Amino acid sequence: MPNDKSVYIAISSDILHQGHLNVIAAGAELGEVTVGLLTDRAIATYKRPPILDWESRRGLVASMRNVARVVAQDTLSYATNLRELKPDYVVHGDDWTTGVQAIVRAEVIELLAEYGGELVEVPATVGLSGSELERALRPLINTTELRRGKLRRLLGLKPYLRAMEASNGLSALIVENVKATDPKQFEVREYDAMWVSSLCDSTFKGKPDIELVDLTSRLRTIDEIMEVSTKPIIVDGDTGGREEHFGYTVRTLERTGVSAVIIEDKTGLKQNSLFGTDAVQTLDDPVEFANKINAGKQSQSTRDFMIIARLESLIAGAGIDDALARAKTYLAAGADGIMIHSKHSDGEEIREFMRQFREFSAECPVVLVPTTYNQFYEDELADWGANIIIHANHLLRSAYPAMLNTAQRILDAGRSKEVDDEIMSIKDVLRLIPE
Ligand code: SPV
Ligand code: MG
Repeated sequence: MPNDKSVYIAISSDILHQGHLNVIAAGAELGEVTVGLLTDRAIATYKRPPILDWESRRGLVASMRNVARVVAQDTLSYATNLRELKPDYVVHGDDWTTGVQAIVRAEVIELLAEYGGELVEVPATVGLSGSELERALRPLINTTELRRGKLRRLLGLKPYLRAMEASNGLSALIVENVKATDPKQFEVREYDAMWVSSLCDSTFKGKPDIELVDLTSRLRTIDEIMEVSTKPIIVDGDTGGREEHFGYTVRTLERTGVSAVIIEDKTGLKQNSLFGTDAVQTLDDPVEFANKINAGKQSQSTRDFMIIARLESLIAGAGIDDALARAKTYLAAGADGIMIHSKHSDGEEIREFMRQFREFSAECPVVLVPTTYNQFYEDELADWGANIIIHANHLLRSAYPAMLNTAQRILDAGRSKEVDDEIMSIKDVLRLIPE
């Protein structure tokens, strides 16, 4: 075996399979193998974070006979490690010519050309695809415990998380699977979490958003979503109900595998926040609300579950100082994060709140729901200090006009032929949900 040549192999998976073994064996034929093991953060930029953390994965890979050393690869891009190590060869399976991997591959070829290194591609293992393996392993990687803890885990791995409303199994599948790749960026964008909105859950049931849809019904929606998806779930808990009841709600949600509940500091008949002061918005007494949060935290049986305090001061017209004072009270009572809401479309009071709040706490997770101030990109909101950005109602709002239009057009025409071009074919519907 020639040992004066060096070989670099990047590994990102936490599931080592025959494909990896083949690549490592091929590498060992060429020289001494260094594995660039992608860090948890690097993996989270383009796919589900690994179950095993970097240290555990390092231990596994380092114990392999053909691996001389393991180094960290901090980004999906190989650039830093290749420029530093200048290996004679990079070895990879030949199945990385599409999607974000194609961008990585193109850059590897350029980087190797800088100093005369060579890319060797090994035929990918027949009959074993990463996604098939992923599906087969789903019961193991989607346990209640792991799912519940995913929100906290992701908060530690990504600069910010984006959540999307999911109000039933079908919308959960969309939120679970939709992805965006930018040909210039080494990342795959996806939704990190699902928001079970009280507005949308109620509206889909034809009910107003006034805490009328009870917990049993909300739990059925959550369960429907749970059953077909793997992403962490953030539940809109409205006001959280009575303090005496909230502890039970927390335990139920926790047991179900929900990652977080957000409760808002209002009292009386709850009205949707986006009515603003056009509706009667009664703020709860801050001490009473803090007690409710505390009751929730006391009844929690895991460390992972999060109770997030939603500040309605700006919605009720009580101002930034009131919101800041309440934020401090709720955090002292044990809240794991805050959500600050506003219906003003210029976003100014949110920006100012964030500036002042971040002077008080740099670390506390903050949730924003930019429904009315959606001229700002997620990156900008993250620069203000947002950790979770929720697109709270957009699937409902796109579905309803489409359904209404179809119903109206069929009625107007006296047959359904006129809408054929605007709606999904039955063939596509049948293929939508694999058996
Ligand atoms: C929801 O989605 O139900 C919310 C957010 O609570 S908002 O509608 O903006 O109040
Ligand atoms: Mg709500």
